[in-house]
Amino acid sequence: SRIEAVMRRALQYGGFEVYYQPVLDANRKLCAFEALLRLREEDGTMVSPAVCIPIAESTGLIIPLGRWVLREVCRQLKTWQLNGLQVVPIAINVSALQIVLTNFCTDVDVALEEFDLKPSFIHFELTESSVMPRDSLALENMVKLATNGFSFSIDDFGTGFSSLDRLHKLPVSVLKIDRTFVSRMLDQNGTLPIVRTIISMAHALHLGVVAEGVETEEQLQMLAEMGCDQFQGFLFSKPVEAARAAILLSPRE
Ligand code: G
Ligand code: G
Ligand code: MN
Ligand code: NA
Repeated sequence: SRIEAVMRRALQYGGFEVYYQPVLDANRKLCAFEALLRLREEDGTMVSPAVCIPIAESTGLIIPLGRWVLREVCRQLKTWQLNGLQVVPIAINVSALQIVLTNFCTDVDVALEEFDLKPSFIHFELTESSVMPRDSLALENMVKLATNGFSFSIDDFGTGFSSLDRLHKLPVSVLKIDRTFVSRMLDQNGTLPIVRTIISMAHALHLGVVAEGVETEEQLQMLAEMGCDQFQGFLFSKPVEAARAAILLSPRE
């Protein structure tokens, strides 16, 4: 396809960018960023990852692209550190195809070592569907990385097929409530009971909870009342380029 050709060129000559969306706590203090891929075409138009990630997955490009994102995030963290900024952890989306690679852990180690970073600065986001298959290498890789200090979130929680037994066995520390639940939370006969249930289940399992797609003060207030730990969404900021994200970081004491 045309997009595939654009992506191959972008991997070789540049064109991919990482945008950063802030994750805040109930006091609106910055806790983390989520790294979100963008593809800039030669005429300047931006291609959404909703378009390019599925193509990258079906063509195998997700493997080199995933490595590129990992390295780019590490490079950015190091640059911010060298500029005297106090960095926050960055959450990286990982495809189902990446987490089952035998050398995924090695790729991660290589990126961290190149920029001399600690594993606590990197979180990985996986969807339910990518970690639920049994006997997969996913669990093995996750356990190895978690032992080394990396942490994992389940992205879009509630939209896949969760086995609670499986969830309980995975080294996951955070559930991210899918934004479709947040957006319909305050509607008549809306998704409020679902959101409330996810938050209380997460806490019962000693997991943190992040609400995605928070767009209004009313949603924020209700989520905070229900005990949701962290928040992400257009109410605070859309995903922004690195230079704008840096403005949100404090100088290191
Ligand atoms: O930023 P946007 O809403 O367009 O992102 C759409 C989806 O693409 C996100 O939900 C996210 O899961 C996925 N995505 C964004 N960046 C990456 C990435 O670097 N790797 C993978 N595998 N998926 C990503
Ligand atoms: O799949 P994942 O949840 O990782 O993707 C996050 C995507 O959701 C990003 O592409 C981002 O642009 C989008 N997004 C982030 N915050 C909001 C929001 O408050 N409202 C809506 N509609 N989309 C959002
Ligand atoms: Mn995500
Ligand atoms: Na999500």
